[in-house]
Amino acid sequence: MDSAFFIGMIGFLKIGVDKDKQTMKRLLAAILVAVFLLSACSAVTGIEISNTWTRPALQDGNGAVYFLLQNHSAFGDELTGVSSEAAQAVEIHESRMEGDVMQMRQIPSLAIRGKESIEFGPGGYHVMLVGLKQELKAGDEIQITFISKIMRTCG
Ligand SMILES: [Cu+2]
Repeated sequence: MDSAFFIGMIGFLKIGVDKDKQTMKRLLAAILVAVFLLSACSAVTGIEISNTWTRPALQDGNGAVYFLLQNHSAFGDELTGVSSEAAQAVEIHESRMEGDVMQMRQIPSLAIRGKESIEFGPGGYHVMLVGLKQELKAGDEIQITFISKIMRTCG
């Protein structure tokens, strides 16, 4: 099964209602971090994805997925890709202010230092779902595969 080669971590995202702002619905974390290559590879990434959420979105629209990425290992790694059946394309994005305007751009990868925690959130890094194949409603779940450099090279 070569497909396992590309599976680093899988997050199952579940939409719930934000407790703080009742007006905003979010995808709440119902996270399963699965490491599939333990038997084939002694290198464990130690990377955990938690607190995942996104907003409801329409089919053919775009969605941004937010989460906390934690590297529990002392070794550096790199997030090199993301994929999902839920969208035509899935990209790693970075938002930043350009003057008064918030701009976002795709980045090819994101380096992760040992023991580093990186918050993916509004106004910062996020995973972009481009061209949703399905509507995202409260209670829906989508699956996203995160690909890391260590996972890729030890397969
Ligand atoms: Cu974006």
